[in-house]
Amino acid sequence: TDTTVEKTPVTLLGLGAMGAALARAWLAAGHPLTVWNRTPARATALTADGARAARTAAEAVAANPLIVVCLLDDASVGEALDGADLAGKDLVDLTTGTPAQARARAEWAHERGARYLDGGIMAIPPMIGVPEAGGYVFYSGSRDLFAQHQQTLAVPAGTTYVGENAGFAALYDVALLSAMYGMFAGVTHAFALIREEDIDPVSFAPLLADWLVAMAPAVHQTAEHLRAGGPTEEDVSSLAMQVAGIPTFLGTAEQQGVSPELLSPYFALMRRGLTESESGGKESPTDLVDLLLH
Ligand code: FVH
Repeated sequence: TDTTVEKTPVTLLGLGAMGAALARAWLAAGHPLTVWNRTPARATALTADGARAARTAAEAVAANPLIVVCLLDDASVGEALDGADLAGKDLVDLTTGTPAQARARAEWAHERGARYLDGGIMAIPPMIGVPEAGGYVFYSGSRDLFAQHQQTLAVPAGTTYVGENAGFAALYDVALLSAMYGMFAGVTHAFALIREEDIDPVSFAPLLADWLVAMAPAVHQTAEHLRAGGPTEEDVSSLAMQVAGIPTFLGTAEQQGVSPELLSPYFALMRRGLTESESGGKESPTDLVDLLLH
């Protein structure tokens, strides 16, 4: 801890798994920290390490200009801050929510005289305060607030500012996590396929992980296609070729006694894409992105 530089005092509301990890990171870096949690007992260990526990959320908000909130959901943020005087405060909301909730919360904060920054945490608690773990937080909303407090916000995890639209941090967060769930779905199906065979899952795992890493650059190709409004180079994996392969995947699932429920929705979209391309529209897997839009 560098004791020669004055560190920005922080108020933190919420000491769940993530809030407690954030608190520990700021304390370790020497930031004066005021904490509040609905269940006060969760603050005990932190006060022993130098945090000051406020009796109410309003008291915690009054203690410092910079207020960080990390609660269960957006409704709990409204409940916790009800009655707190936010005039002149900088409110940073790291609670996970939808983009619309973030924009509404920004409006709500502005009406109360506060600057607002929304955050989407791309990390789990053990990654907080551990720079080499690679965790970071998407931020959107007040550019001035972000510029003023970036150093303090960077203590628990890296910072990535994605614009003044307060909903963007939540949107980036949910977009990345949605892709993660797609990957989890594929991994679940893959392990189910080998589950009843004499195949060691631990030996299979590196093959699967390496394959996913090898396929990851497809993300960039999709992005280039989307920006260009169509394929920019010869497609090596056309939609027609992929649709022709669907019976192989469904047949293998059936032979292995595995439900196709995780793959079927994507196959249905691929088939719809091919049908539309035959009537003169979509032709590349990238075009499936637009098919998803209402
Ligand atoms: N933990 C994780 O892996 C993920 C990583 C990515 C980001 N998420 C989001 O972070 C928010 C907080 O998550 P958390 O892990 O700290 O969650 P919990 O351990 O369940 O703690 C919840 C805290 O919220 C308080 N709380 C709940 N309802 C209310 C309310 N109505 N009024 C005031 N506080 C409330 C709860 O208090 P208590 O139960 O201890 O009294 C905890 O402090 C979340 O948005 C994740 O999606 C974490």
